[in-house]
Amino acid sequence: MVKDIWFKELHTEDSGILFRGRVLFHQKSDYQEILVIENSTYGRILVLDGCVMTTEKDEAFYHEMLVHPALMTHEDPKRVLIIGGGDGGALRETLKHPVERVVLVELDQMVLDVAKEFFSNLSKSFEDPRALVLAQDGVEFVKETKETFDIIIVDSPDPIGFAKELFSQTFYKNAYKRLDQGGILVAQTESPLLHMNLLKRIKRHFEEIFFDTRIYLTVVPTYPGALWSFTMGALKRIPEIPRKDPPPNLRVYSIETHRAAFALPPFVNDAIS
Ligand code: SPD
Repeated sequence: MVKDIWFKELHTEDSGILFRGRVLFHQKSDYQEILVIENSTYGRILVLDGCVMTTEKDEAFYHEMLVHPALMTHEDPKRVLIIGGGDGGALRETLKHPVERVVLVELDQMVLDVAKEFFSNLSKSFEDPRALVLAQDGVEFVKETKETFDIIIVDSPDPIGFAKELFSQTFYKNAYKRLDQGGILVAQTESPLLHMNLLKRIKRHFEEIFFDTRIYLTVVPTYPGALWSFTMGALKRIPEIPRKDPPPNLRVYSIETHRAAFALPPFVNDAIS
């Protein structure tokens, strides 16, 4: 008989989140510990090195709001680079737009395999003819590639261990060099509630590189602090609201939620200005 476990992620020294569930997969890859749990409230949960990366129940809050603001802001995005995002959620959302080519660079082949086996709703776009999925180091990829992109999406884990590099000024500068005219880079930048200093540092770094920088927020119920930030840097001015229609049948993103996401609460605005 398969027994349920209690999985606990500490968000601070004395707070966190708890799920009871059946373990579907648990293995160490060359890079990290990968765990998949089945929970009756949140569905399947992907955990990397003890941190919840995504759950079937709330993944749309994160993936839609990571991807669509940038794709909607750019006038005509055709080529997109995704760094990280090995579960496939960001790729799936990107391919809802009329793009021509999306390169996804995920460090860990085992994350791609686990996504295929346990998260088919996220990874279903791996086989799309417009997608190229590579198991490679994204930090090295942006340094070495000769290819340029309209949009770069950084769908990283938390800034711990090997992923720290994906939050560095050197990485953002190298990524910036891979952007075409009018290009946009968007990165997940953790919770303003718990990681304000990180967010402030990233905003400063973006402002040193990009013509325009904006922070926007969404809610991801299973992430530390629940309130989640993204930082967008663009080679030209970022308009208040996009001038085109979003893809149909989205669960979270709309022109209204786009506008709302960029309206920052005073505690964030005060801290970052
Ligand atoms: N604390 C969790 C932060 C995870 C951000 N990236 C998630 C990747 C999902 N595609």
